[in-house]
Amino acid sequence: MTSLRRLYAISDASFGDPVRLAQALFDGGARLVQVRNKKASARSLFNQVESILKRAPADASVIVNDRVDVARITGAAGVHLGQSDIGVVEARRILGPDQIIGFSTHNLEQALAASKLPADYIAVGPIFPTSTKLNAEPVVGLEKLATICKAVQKPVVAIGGIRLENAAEVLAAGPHSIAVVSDLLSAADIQARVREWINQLCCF
Ligand code: TZP
Ligand code: MG
Repeated sequence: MTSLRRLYAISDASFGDPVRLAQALFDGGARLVQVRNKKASARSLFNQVESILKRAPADASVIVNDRVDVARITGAAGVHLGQSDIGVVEARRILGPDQIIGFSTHNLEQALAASKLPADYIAVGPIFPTSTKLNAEPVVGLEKLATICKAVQKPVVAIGGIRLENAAEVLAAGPHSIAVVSDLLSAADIQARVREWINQLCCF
């Protein structure tokens, strides 16, 4: 896997049409974009991912949330799995060595377990309270994030309640990347907000 981008933007259907949102994220310069549509049927997610892949710049990586089958048949860059999705070992069998597998964790124990799995990166969150994820797990906080970043060898993606204004303190805890939903997608000008993020992250 080529190294992960620092900004991991998520095109979440609860904020609008994920195809239009992904386009705005790409136009602002995001090059690592996850498609997250919890309510979509497999067919409609497939169609959305196909449309997003057609619009994606050549150097962009598109990751499909939850659905290994959709990631495989669309040829997306990879899949992002949660604790109750199909297992990472099984997903690796489906995707082979080249597609990216990301895995969500919510505490040190899960992150240590994830570090032994064939996942390419480990997401840790929610770092701060978030209203984007329904029934989110307890907040991890910066201290535990730092402990996890030191304890695991794989790249860590911090997620949950991260805004441009607190990004510096999150990065200081040691994650490789930051995943963002609402701070990007609620912006009046999504492209401009992506540019602000990229400018901020390149300073670290
Ligand atoms: N997983 C943990 S927190 C979260 C997900 C998908 C939501 C992140 O959204 P936001 O708006 O950046 O807090
Ligand atoms: Mg999931």
